Parts: sequence; structure tokens; C-alpha cells
Amino acid sequence: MADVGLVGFPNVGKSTLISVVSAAKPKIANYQFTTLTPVLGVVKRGEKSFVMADIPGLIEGASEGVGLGHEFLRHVERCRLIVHVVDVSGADGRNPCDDYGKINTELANFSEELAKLPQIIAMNKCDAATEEQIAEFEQFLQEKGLKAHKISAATTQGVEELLEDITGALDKLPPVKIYEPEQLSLKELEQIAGEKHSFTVEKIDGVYIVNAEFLAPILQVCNMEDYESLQYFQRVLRSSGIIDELERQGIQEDDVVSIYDFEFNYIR
Ligand SMILES: Nc1nc2c(ncn2[C@@H]2O[C@H](COP(=O)(O)OP(=O)(O)OP(=O)(O)O)[C@@H](O)[C@H]2O)c(=O)[nH]1
Ligand SMILES: [Mg+2]
Repeated sequence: MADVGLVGFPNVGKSTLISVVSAAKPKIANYQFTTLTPVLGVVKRGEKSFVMADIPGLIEGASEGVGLGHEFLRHVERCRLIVHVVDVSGADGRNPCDDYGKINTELANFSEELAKLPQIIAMNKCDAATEEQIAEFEQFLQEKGLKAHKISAATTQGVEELLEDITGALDKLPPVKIYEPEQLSLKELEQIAGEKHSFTVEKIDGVYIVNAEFLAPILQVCNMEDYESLQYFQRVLRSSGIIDELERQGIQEDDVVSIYDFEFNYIR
């Protein structure tokens, strides 16, 4: 569970940033989607510390499942603060003003919680940007009453001030929202599962990928090592129509089903 989530388009320098402020050593490369799964880093600030999460870059449509960011946005939802990283040098021929708007649209489309999270904006790659580029983006933000940190993750210019700002903001924010499954009774969960909920099943490379938002809280509470939990989960899959859909798509004994982080072999 992270305090701060780094959010931005691919290749804007999120992994570079986490690598200079923490001991995390994610892969960094000059192409999109270098980061495939979230990386956590502990940022130490004197006596204090906070956890930062580097997630795969988001692209347009991420809130509907395009690219890699989608399933990780759920993790960001539980962060206390977003650091929105923008490449102000336009290295990939992108426009930072457009980027900024597009990412926020994706966050808002994904959930209200994400849209409401406080944001600190980091204009990265200032070392490679022209003064005009920096001024233009600053002007764009100013019109919205916003400010950004001018940083270079590569040279660490401005990074210290960014961290100071993050620590100050975290001090004033409520603690990480810990999902408390025990607050949901089995009955309530059954109710969630019994209601009509949408899901999709897609077969990719022989694996049946199930996307069903309503299963997320259930997966959180079910300990799949535990027989009763597993039985319960199977009931939910059946009552929600997911099993029927898998069978309709021709699932065979032992085929792999993947639901978020949980994978299992289908058994009749
Ligand atoms: N000039 C310059 N290059 C940078 C800076 N920060 C990162 N880069 C370069 O930008 C490229 C992408 O950096 P990453 O940190 O991998 O970007 P990312 O946002 O994690 O990318 P994804 O994981 O694909 O989403 C690398 O070649 C970095 O060396 C910076 O401040 N200045
Ligand atoms: Mg990365």
C-alpha cells in the first residue's frame, strides 16, 4: 500500500524519479511501457518516510482497460496523493498540456475517488526542455490556478523541493485507506454477488481473462487456501453467470482462468 502514486503517460520518467528518491531499482528505458507491474519504493526523509508507487504508464482509454494501467489504477485509488508526472520536453512528440488533460480524464473516468485525490504536478525533463516549453506549460497551469514543480529526474534538479512538498502534503492528509474486509459480512458479500453485475470474459493466449469489478472486494476477503472461502467464491462465479459464460466460450478442464491477481485451473 503506497502513500504516493506516480501517474503519467509512458516514458515521462516515473521510474527514473522513483529510482533517484528511493532504493527501488525499476527498469528504465527510452521506450513506452518499460514498467509492466507496479514498483514500490520507500522514500526516507530524516525521521520520516513514505511509500511511493511507480505504476505502468497510462494511455488514452486506460480507464476502459486500454494499455497496462487499468488494473493498477485500483492501487492508486488507495494512495493518499498522486504525483502527476508530465514530460515537459515533449520528448515523444507529445504536448504536455494535452497529456495533463488526458491523464486527468482517464482518472476521472476510472473513478470518483481517483479524480478527488490531491495531485502534485511534476514537470519532468526540464533539463531537456526549452524555456519556452516550460513557460508554456506553466502558463497553461496558471490559467487553471495550478502550479507545478520543475524537475529533472535525470539530474535530480528540483527533486528535493518536490519531496518536501510531498511530505508537507502527506502530513495534512488522512492515513492510507486500508480496505477492511471484516466490515463486510458474508451476507453483504452475497448480496453484492447476487445483484446483476457486468463482467467480461476474454480468451487471450489460451487464458480466460475475467474482468468483473464487483469481484474485487470478494477476492480481497477470500483466502483461496481455505476450502470454505473457495467454495464461496465458486458459488459467486456461478450465481453471477461467469461460469456459464466461460462454458459458452468453450472452456475445458484445466484451462487457466485469471481474475485480477487470482489464477486458477478450471475444474468442472
Ligand atoms: N533528459 C531527461 N531524460 C529523462 C528524465 N527522466 C527520465 N528520462 C529518460 O526518459 C526515458 C523514460 O524514463 P522512464 O523512467 O523509464 O519512464 P517511465 O515513465 O517509467 O516509462 P514507462 O515505464 O514506460 O511508463 C529514459 O530514457 C530516461 O532516461 C529527465 O529528467 N531528463
Ligand atoms: Mg517506468
